[in-house]
Amino acid sequence: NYAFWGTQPVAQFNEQPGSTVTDGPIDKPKTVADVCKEPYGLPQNFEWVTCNIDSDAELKEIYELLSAHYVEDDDNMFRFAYSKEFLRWALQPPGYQQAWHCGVRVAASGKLVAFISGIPATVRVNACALKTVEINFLCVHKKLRHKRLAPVLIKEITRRVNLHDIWQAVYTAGVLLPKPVAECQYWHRSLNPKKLIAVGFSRLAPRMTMARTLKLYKLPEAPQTPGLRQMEDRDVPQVTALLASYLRHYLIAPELSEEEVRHWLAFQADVIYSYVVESPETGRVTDLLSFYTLPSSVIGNDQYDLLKAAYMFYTVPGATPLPQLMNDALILAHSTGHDVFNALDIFENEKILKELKFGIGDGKLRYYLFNWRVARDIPASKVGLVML
Ligand code: NHW
Ligand code: EN5
Repeated sequence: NYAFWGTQPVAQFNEQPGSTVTDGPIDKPKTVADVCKEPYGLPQNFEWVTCNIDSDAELKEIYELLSAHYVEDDDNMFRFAYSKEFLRWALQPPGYQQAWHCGVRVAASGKLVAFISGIPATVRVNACALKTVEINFLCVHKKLRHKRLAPVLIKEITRRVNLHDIWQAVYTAGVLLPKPVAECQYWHRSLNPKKLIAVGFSRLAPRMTMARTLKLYKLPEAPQTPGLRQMEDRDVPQVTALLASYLRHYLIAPELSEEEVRHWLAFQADVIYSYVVESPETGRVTDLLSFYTLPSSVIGNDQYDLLKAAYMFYTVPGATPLPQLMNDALILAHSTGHDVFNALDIFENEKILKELKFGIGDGKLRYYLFNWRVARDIPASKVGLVML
């Protein structure tokens, strides 16, 4: 019973997988001339705005909306707290469109009360490279929930994207909607177990003392792979090639230009940490390791108000075995002040999470396509796309 999603060009739950289904668009083909040139109607007292991320004041408004109203876990103990620098990085990749940073203000006061964003991306799904938009940061102020504002935001961003002759979108969500192309599971590796237990993120396992727990999760101070160092601008050509050849093994994955690799993988403390392994013998880049910083507010704890989480980003094992590379990621995340390391069971992660002492989380992440049908669901281990 999805009153809105039932009307949209997305795969529906009731569809019988006919033997003739092949990958392709769901809607009949349209052109820019068919797209409405006027914004969708908003309820009285609200107005559309295009947010200017370059303005510190406007970025701060988005940051404050998301900090107070964005995604929480199922028990409302933690809320994502993307930093301003992170949002700038996430929303301004090469080719970004300001019109796709779409806000809603209260007309009288000017207060920002809702937001949705899109960024351009080429995403390959099975054999087709799609010119898409990645939708993220959909948020409605808590006091305006359940008033059917989200469908209006989604239709307006669809219109603004369609005006650029783009007809497909990719998005992820924790919630179940019609209809996931892939379903993934979050896993967590304690880096600072004492704090994680204090805030209720994890618990002392049965028959475990705090001392034994600290010992269990203890990590070396420095990474162990010879030749591992921070990624630099001069690495971009080799990293682009390394990533492209790795991502070919996945059924849903981005196609990244050198400019995009430069943007997404330039080391930026507290936003994106990226490292390469440079072979001491040949001087060639053989491996890539990266993770991003996404803190969560701790809701109603008097000892701590922020949990600093690192999330696995793009990691390519070339000469180094994946478990060793990921172990260095844990070491680096710990030494840069992160409390927990989060990963999904995408890429080849499933095989190595347990040996690295990850535990299964209570959250799922679903991947969705807008206006694109796939012949069959994609298993998590064939997902090669990370969304922030
Ligand atoms: S997922 C994170 C989404 N944000 C949050 O969870 C923040 C906290 N929650 C809120 O702000 C990452 C509100 O609860 C939101 C819903 C705004 C989520 N995706 O206004 P109503 C993303 O940003 C459907 C899509 O009354 P509300 C990805 C729901 O099923 N739909 O609800 C975003 C129902 O439809 P139905 C979602 O609670 C992708 C309708 O919204 C959803 O006040 C967007 C109810 O609306 C979600 N996460 O506001 C799609 N959550 O059919 C992009 C609920 O069941 C599509 N709903 O009646 C592509 C567009 C571009 C195409 C270009 C070609
Ligand atoms: C759009 N790009 O549920 C993304 N997080 O497991 C939006 N659980 O942190 C979609 N509930 O399991 C985001 N601790 C969807 C995710 C929303 C946030 C979310 C989950 C993911 C999470 C934690 C805390 C649970 C608190 C109570 C969790 C257990 C960890 C433990 C560590 C030690 C070893 C055993 C497991």
